[in-house]
Amino acid sequence: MGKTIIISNRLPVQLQISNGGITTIPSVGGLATGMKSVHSGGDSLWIGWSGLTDEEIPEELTGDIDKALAKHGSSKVKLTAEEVDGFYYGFSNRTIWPLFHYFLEYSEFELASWNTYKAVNQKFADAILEKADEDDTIWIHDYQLMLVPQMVREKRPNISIGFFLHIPFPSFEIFRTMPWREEVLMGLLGSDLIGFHIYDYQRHFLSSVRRLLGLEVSFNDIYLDNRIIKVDSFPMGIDYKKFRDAAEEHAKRSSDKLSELQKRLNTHKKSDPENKFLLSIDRLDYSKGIAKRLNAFEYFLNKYPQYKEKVRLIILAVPSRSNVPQYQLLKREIDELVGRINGEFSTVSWTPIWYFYRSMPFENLIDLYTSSDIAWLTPLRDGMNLVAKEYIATRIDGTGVLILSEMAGSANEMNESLLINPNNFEQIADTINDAINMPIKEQQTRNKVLQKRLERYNVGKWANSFMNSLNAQKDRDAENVSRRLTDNRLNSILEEYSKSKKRLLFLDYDGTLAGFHTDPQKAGPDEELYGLLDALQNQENTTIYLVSGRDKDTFTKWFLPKKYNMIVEHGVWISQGGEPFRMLENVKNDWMEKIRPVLESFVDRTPGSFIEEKNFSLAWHYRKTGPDFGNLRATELSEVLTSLIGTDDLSVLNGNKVMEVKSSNVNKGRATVRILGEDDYDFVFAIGDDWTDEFMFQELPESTVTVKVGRQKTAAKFYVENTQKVRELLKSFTKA
Ligand code: GDG
Repeated sequence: MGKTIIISNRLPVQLQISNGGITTIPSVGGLATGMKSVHSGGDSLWIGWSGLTDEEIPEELTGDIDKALAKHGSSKVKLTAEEVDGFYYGFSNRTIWPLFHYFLEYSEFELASWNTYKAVNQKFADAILEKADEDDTIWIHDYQLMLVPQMVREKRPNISIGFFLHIPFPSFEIFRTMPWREEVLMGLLGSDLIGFHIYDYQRHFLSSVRRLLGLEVSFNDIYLDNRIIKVDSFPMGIDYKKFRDAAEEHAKRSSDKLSELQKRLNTHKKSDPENKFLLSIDRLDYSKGIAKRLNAFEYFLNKYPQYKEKVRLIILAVPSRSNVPQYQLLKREIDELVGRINGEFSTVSWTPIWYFYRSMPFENLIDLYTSSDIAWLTPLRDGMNLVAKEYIATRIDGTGVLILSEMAGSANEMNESLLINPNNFEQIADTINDAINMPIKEQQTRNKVLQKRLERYNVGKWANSFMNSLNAQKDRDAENVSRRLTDNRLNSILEEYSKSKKRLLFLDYDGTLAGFHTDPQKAGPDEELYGLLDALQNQENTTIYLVSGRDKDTFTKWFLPKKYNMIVEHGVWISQGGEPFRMLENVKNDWMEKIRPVLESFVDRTPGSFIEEKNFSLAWHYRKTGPDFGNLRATELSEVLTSLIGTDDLSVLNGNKVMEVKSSNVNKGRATVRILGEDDYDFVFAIGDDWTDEFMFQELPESTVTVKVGRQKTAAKFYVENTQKVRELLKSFTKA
């Protein structure tokens, strides 16, 4: 087992240079604590930027800095001020951050900062490559480093790479506006596992992958060349115990040990037991909805004037990215709003808003959490929002109400809180009123459920479940590799082939011998394919069968003159040695009248789809329909058809972008087994790409050489990657 390498923009320690010496302070952030279980001992390394630019690090201290960082299992990536400017303040925080938080109007698309982003991502990748061994596991974090997975993969094709995005992944409609969208997706797809906080971000990402890159996606697997990339959601938790313990310690403190802040909070509380504190804590960021929250507070005071002089809003806004103009503007806007509202409502004994623009020590954070009756968090968009979870963790007596924006990822797991839409002031005002009046018992009931959940799925669990999933992916890869038709395996098959006296080959057509075409009628065979099939057909002691779901007229036109044996419509018709088609199975088609109108109604409602009418089956094709919409409609159609056909002898086949209704007693497995029984074959081979071919793989005898095209789940013994590889394989048969 190799080591684990963690990579994030910032390291888990902060560097300070003073009086020519270096001090390192461990970061308090959630990520650093969450990764403790992963980043421990000598078998893990954390790579990131130290927070100081090259210009800020005196040459003579570089060695000492490296040593100081090494003590924390860390190693730095060197960045110049210009690089930090283009990569961090530029592309990361002026393009990706606003875009991924749906602030399209704030997103700047600057070629120069994109180029710096690429160059700096390469620096991070190089730093990894320098330290990584083949059996290491690499975990890359967040939006600043989205190109790193592919950059590492290029040089180390077999290394295990995971990526976690801490911010939302936006809907395709937003993401598509970015000029470098394909590069960003391809960058991420260098990973083996891509993690998001919640299912919605995962869904958006998969939709962009399908629509922008046209890749095949099955459930949460993406198929790219020879690899399967897994996409999943892992909602990040907090260090529950740390917050819980801190709150318990806090409760035990004697009055002389209280912080100044706590004393002030207590004084205010004592003056009237009905006084309430509303708390909000965020980085000063437009995505957190601070300005809107202030406006909503004003709305609340006007709607419920009885709370004037009773309710106080405490806002802790932590300075963030103050080099970016949008953040400077926001700071000004908030300053003004706080000033105006306080000016308007204050009395001699009451200021409605206490506003702190700074970062506070952890102890003060706990003072605020434990003293506030209500936590009020209204992000307009937030990947997760850990503050909501921390507040609940510190409520040791179970009291306290959390009002949380439904736009925060954490809202998914915190249904017992009061969820609000941050844009709905009416709802917010009423909810604050409800929160103030919520009976203690109800508060405790709600919080108990939340606390249990937060304790169980804490940040350590989060990190471990991501790592476990990444390791499982490695195992799955190994299993897949074990089915790959390698040269060695091919050679032993060829040996068997050449020794055999009577061979039988079943070849699926679409997706196997030929690639897919948006118009199935145009996907005719090419000269190379005819040549290949002729060569097989002319080989001594060799019988080939084309086995397809297609209709007999098309195959008559394409292949009858060639006298190939053919089984079409999944086994309804057969043609041998150039004879016209005859029925292999006795099937009825009187059901078609009933099913056709259903399919027609789907065609009407699904642009780009159409019906293919065969003699004994009806197929609804949706290859030209947008992939998400097409799949949605296919699921809907499958449900409708399943309920309609009930116990009839019909079945619905879900092929590759096609859904086919046909008689149940017809399938490729049954047809091929019948053919097999007609003679004494000592080498049997079957190849196909979709699940209609699985009938052959399952029903033909164990000794059959079965090959799947593509890496999807299969009953076949081997797989090859694509139609090109199929042709190479068949060519090698002709030479055996
Ligand atoms: C990003 C995503 C996602 C805040 N003020 C002080 C302080 N904090 C601590 C809190 C909390 C953390 O900072 C803030 O975390 P959030 O999750 O709320 O927000 P972001 O910083 O925007 O984080 C977010 C997160 O990544 C994790 O994936 O949840 O959606 O935007 O832990 O306690 N800590 C101290 N003093 C402060 O003044 N000591």
